[in-house]
Amino acid sequence: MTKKPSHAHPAPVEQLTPLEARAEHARLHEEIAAHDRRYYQEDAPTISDADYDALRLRYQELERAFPELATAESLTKTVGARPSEKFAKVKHTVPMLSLGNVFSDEEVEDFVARVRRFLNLRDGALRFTFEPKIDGLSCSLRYEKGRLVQAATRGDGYEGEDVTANIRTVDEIPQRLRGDNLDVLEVRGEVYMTHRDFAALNARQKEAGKTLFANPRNAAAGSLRQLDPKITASRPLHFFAYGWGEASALPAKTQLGVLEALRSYGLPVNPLTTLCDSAEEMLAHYRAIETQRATLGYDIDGVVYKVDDIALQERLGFVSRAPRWAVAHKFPAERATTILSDIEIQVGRTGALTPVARLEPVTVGGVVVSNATLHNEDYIEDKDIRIGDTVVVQRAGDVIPQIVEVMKERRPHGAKPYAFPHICPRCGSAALREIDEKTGKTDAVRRCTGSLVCPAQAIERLKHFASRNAMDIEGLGDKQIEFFYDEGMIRTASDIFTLAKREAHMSPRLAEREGYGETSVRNLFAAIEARRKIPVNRFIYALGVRHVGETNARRLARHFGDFESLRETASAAAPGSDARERINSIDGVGPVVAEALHDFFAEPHNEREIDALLKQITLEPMPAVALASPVAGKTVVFTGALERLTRDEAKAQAERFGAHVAGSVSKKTDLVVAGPGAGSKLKKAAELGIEVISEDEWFARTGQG
Ligand code: JCF
Repeated sequence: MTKKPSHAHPAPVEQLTPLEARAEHARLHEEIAAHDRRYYQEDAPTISDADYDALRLRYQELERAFPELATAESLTKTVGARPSEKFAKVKHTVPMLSLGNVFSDEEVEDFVARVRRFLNLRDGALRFTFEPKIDGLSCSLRYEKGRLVQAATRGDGYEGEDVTANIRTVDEIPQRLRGDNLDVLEVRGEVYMTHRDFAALNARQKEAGKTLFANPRNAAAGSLRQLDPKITASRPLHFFAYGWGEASALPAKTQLGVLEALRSYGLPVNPLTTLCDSAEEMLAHYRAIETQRATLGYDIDGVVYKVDDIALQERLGFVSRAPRWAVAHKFPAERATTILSDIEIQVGRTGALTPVARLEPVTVGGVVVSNATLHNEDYIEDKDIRIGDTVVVQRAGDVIPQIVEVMKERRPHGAKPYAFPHICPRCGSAALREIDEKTGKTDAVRRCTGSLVCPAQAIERLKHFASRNAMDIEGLGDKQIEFFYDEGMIRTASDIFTLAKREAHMSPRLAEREGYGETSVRNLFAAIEARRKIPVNRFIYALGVRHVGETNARRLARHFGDFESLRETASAAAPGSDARERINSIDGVGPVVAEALHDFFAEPHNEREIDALLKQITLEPMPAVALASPVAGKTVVFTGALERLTRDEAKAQAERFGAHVAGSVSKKTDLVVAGPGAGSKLKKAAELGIEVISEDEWFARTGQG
């Protein structure tokens, strides 16, 4: 990162006068309370956890130095646990998946065509349900023999929060279903708040001097995730059922048929749900709803189309996390106009220069936006984005704000095309765009070539080295790395492990300096000591070799066993060499990684740094995989569409359990995990008499439920 403000270290609390301390404490109190409200009540935090923790830490320090500030109202005494700890977790027996999004007529037509192609249905009848997409929060209601026994939020789709007590206060949701009842029926739908109830709630909030909710969805989420069900009961929530999860049987063979059955059991189903026979009809309904949007009485953010025939849904299955048989057709994202005040270039760990637009703050869809991604040089040039321009920014869902349009007619006189720097703004080295030797294509990314001298790259590499999934050095976060780097105390990874020794001879000592106390220094040194022994896979990942993420680091550790063999082979892995071939042939590790490894280990500076590091630390073998795993040592092939896992996840998971994952079925294969649509591999497995199991059986066998 470049151009970060030099870090304003606040004065140590000990140096403050009581009056200053009281003023700062009061200011922090307001600030933290506001963040807590946004976090707990509005489900809309506006700062990172790390920044929040820093505020809290300072607040506590003030109270420690000035005990008279720690009154009964202190936030150190009044705030509850974070929501993730508030509610019990619920595992969804059938995952609550999300929907793929489309935004244009063409994409809707593509969706229909894709479904037809997949089903090999050239022009036979194919029906879709149409329904408005409610902008609320998804919930799963579990009924056993017709009784509501559990309600859970969607969470990450696999695990949500138990909100049973709160759901029981929602009048529209029956405690008991009408009719003859299934053993198990999980009803899925959307909890939402109407415009009228939202306005009334906010009026009450205002009256009581409480913060207002930004929109009905936040209000619904905040109300459902109240620890006290009495509060939820006082907040009018509504529900529309749109689907099902686990079910001991289904009451109909079509999507609409099941929804009608749910309605007959007493569950609310959106009355605008209907059937369509073609993309044309779907689009006509979409347009009709778009014009009704403001008068519906509740927020919708698009519509949903689903293949009506459930047998066809099953044949279509899932791609990664979304059904192939359904899609959300979203309304265009919210947009706003503002001025682009500057373009800042950030420099990453591998030298990539990333442009970021600084914007005059503007509210888009209820959120203040002051930055937007500009992706890369070509993006700026293609859109001809210039400093001073008036731009249209868009925010869709949780994605980073984008610049969708430049209003050229409002361009200030004399605004020049943006000249993307050809030298690194941090170290002055040349910044180049690589050309792919094979394709002749120029890389979209311009990179600083001064990897060994560039402070920005050095700092980002150190941050990566110390980070959670790498060396995991607690108390050596981004801010601390920047501090130690700027002070010249840590310039390379090995410096981290010599810091304590060097610090002993420093004047002033660290504990005497701003922002550091004796305890924090002691804790930091202890955390560093604790990592002098580290599993080899973590170390490989921590080195930050391009294209070597955690999974590749594990593969390399497993293949080579110890670090020295990896190092020897990689150093010798010049193009065309046997060593290069050996790395290439490691399952899952390709030529791109092999090249990156060679480039890294052939660099003398890296060699020296690794030597220095290995003098300080001891590498341990990669932690053994789950003991007694029934798939340990087996060769597994995944095929067909997996519903609960992406291919990469399946692979990583299998490897965690000690299995080896292969891409094709052979005599060496022990087990095939097959999802819907599996073809030739399944056939081959049958021919060879290899065991085939489903994805669910895979979960059961690996002890994951
Ligand atoms: O209304 C909704 N927000 C909604 C969400 C409607 C649906 O029919 C959905 C959904 C999320 C997932 N269907 C799925 C499968």
